[in-house]
This record gives sequence, C-alpha cells and structure tokens, in this order.
Amino acid sequence: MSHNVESTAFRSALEVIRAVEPRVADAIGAELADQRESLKLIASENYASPATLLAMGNWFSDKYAEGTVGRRFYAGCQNVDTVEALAAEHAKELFGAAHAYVQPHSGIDANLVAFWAILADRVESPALKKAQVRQVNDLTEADWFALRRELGNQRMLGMSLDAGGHLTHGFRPNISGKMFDQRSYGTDPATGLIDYDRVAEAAREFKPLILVAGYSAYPRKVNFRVMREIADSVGATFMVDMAHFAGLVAGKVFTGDFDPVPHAHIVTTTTHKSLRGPRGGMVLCGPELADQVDRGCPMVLGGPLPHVMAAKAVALAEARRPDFADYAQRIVDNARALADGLLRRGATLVTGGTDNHLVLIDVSGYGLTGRQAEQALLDSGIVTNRNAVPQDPNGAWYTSGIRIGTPALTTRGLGTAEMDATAELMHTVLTQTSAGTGPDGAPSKAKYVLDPATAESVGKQAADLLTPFPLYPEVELG
Ligand code: DSN
Repeated sequence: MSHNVESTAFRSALEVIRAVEPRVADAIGAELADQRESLKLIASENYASPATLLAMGNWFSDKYAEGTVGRRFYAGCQNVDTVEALAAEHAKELFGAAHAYVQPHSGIDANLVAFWAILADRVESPALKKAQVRQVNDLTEADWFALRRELGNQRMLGMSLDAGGHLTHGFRPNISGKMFDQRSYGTDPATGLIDYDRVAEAAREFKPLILVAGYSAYPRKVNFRVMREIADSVGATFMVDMAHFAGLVAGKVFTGDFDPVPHAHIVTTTTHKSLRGPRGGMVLCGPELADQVDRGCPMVLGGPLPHVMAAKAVALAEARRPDFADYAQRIVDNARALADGLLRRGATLVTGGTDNHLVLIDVSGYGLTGRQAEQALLDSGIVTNRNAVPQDPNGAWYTSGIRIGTPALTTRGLGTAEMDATAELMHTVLTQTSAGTGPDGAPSKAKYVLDPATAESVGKQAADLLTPFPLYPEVELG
C-alpha cells in the first residue's frame, strides 16, 4: 500500500465523504477508475494535477467575494484576494498580458464578460455613459429604451460552427447569436482552411463591431496578425477565444503571428483544456478594456468561485514551469502522428491533417454518421466526440465527423508510437462498423452494426496500450 501524500490526501477525503454519503464517494472512485481505463481522445478534456484538484476541495468554496481584488462587496476577502491576485499574476506572466481576469466560471462566461466589455467600450451611447458614471438612478425610461436598442443592435463576425467555430461566436441557439446581428466566415471548401481574403471581404461588407477568431474544431493554426489587420481595416475590436489551444500558447508552440495575445484587443479562454487547469475561464486584455472586464461580476457572472481561482493559481504556476513547454510540444507531435497514422490507413481528415492538438475525421467515407462512429468507438474503449464537418449534410446532431485530440493522452505520457497504434485501433473499428437500420428497416443515422467480438478485442488492445502509462500513478485509493 502506498503512503505517498497524494494517496493519503485523496483517500482521507473519500473517507470523510463516505461517512456522510457513501454513494458520492463511490461515484468519485468509479470516475477515477473509468478515466484510468479509457483511451480518452476528447480534444477539450485533460487531467489536472493532484495539486490543482486538491486546491479546489476546501473552505474557499464557502466564501462570497463579488467585486475584484481589494474592492469587494463582502467583508473578509483577504485570502480570496491572495489567490485571485496570484492567479492573475501567473496568467499575466505566462501569456505576456497586461491584464488578467480569472473569475469566469467557464469559457462561455469568459466570452460574455468580453462581449460586455467590448460593448461598454465601443458603443456610443449617452445613456450607457450615464450608467457607467454611476448615475443609473437618473436614467429615464427613454434612456433605458435607447440603451437597450443601442447595445442590442451591434454586429459580430465569427467563424461558423460547422467550419469549427464555437457556439458562443454568434451561433443562433446560443445567446451570442441573439444578442448580436451575426454573420460568420467559413473555410475554403477545397482546402478546409480559413481564406483570409474571404474574411476580409465579409468584414468589409458587414462592418462588424467585433471580429472573433478561435475555434473548437479547426485543426490548424490561425494567423492572428492577419486577422487583426482585417479587424483594424474596418474598425472592429478583435477578440480571440483561445480556449482550445491556450496550452499551446502557454507552452510557446504558438508564437509570433500564431500567438493571439499580442494581436488581439481581448483574449478569452478556458483553463481546463490544453492548459490542464481546473474547469473555468479567464479573460486577458490590455489596459483599455481592463476596467470593463473587471465588472464581469456582478455584471455578467454569479459570485466568483474562490476555490477554483486557487486551483487556477496552482495550474498556472505549473504551466510556467519549463516542462510545460515540452508537454505542449508533445501534444502537437502526438496529434501529427495520430493524423499521419489515420491518413496512411485511408482516413479522410478535414484540411488533410493538423498543426494543433486536434484532428477532425470525416467518417462519411466509412459509410457512417458521426453519431454511429462515436458510439462504435465508445463500445471499443475509445472515447471521442462527434462533430460537424464543414457544410455537414448531417447537421450538428448526427454529424459526419469525429473530433479527436491529444492533450489528455499526452498528459498520461503516451507518445507518437502509441498514437500510431491508436490510429490502427480506430481504423479497425471504423472499417468494421456499418450503418444500421431502424425498426421499419429504413436507414438509420444512429443505429450501427459492430461485431461485439471486434469491439471487445479493440477494447482489450486499447487497455493494453494504456497499461504502461498509468493515470495518476501517485494516487492509490486502496
Ligand atoms: N465543450 C467544449 C468543447 O468540447 O470544445 C467547448 O465548449
């Protein structure tokens, strides 16, 4: 039995929880077991360090702390101030940003904070000006009406969802698509790549207040210098959502034109994807937007989560260590090896490959929808998620794509040889699965046929692949 501190910490915590509600303790233990056993290829997931996880489980969770460091709406926030300031300091140093706001609870929240800050900064509104100088009580009904009309009538240009953009970049089912008069740019149908001339043309025609770059399913780098030039040419504020690739920016894999921080007016991110921190969000900006960004809570956000800010401080300190750069480079090397392995075995990849942490497979060539492929892979111990491909005929629910990413497996220590083996396992499942039919015999977009013996054999090989790379080897729950 191990007696290291991590095992002791987690075992003790589970013992305390078990005394109150054993089913919760069991579920936590089961989650670790499941994560240990699965070949996790979800591009947006990772494994935070024990220190990051432990920083979240404490009495900071009990504290209300609306406001910002040193300027709270509640008394007794001196320790919250310490961790919030530390997290912001680490973020500024890591990314070379003038200002960091570490309160957002998620990426969506971070984007809402940024939208508010940009609107407040950019929209010429006498009513808004009055509100900003704290004369809210003096606003007349006509002022409020003008304010709503002025704020609610602004334009955003972002990447379309099926080209790899995110829901919060103006897609209609999300509040961003309802708040803004939105238009999107896609990718070149022949190459799958962003066509910057087309983005510039769309910007010239549409004249957005905000130009958004960033993605959740685009497997290539984005040239943020060029995007900033486009934004400047039409007087737009340039916002980058780097949620997916923040770890690659932190690890200096994306530098120069591909580092969003020097080029964007405002950058948002999550902290739990390639950055490998706790679940949460963050906003980086220059001094011009800092004051509005800091109004995120209570303007847009509920009370800050001090326990998560403590964990952000820990994870960001980890990301400042030299070995994080090595980790970030290995993420990209692994994604390339996975893409190459799939291509060699005949897969069709959107854009023909990758230069970041993710790969998007068009599974229509196997005669499958994304939903069928996702489930068949899951049956075989490989966890992925279905995702639309550009101009997807199957829409966002069934889709024609499978998105995979390497941040999590790279954390476990798997390397390029294991990525090739993973490609082989995926190839086996995708070529051995066929589309099924519904009860009426009609073709189904959800049903599929895969010999259970094949699924079992692949699942066994996937488990064998993971055996030399134990997850949280320092944690033994006994
Ligand atoms: N859910 C995240 C992802 O998987 O990309 C983005 O919101």
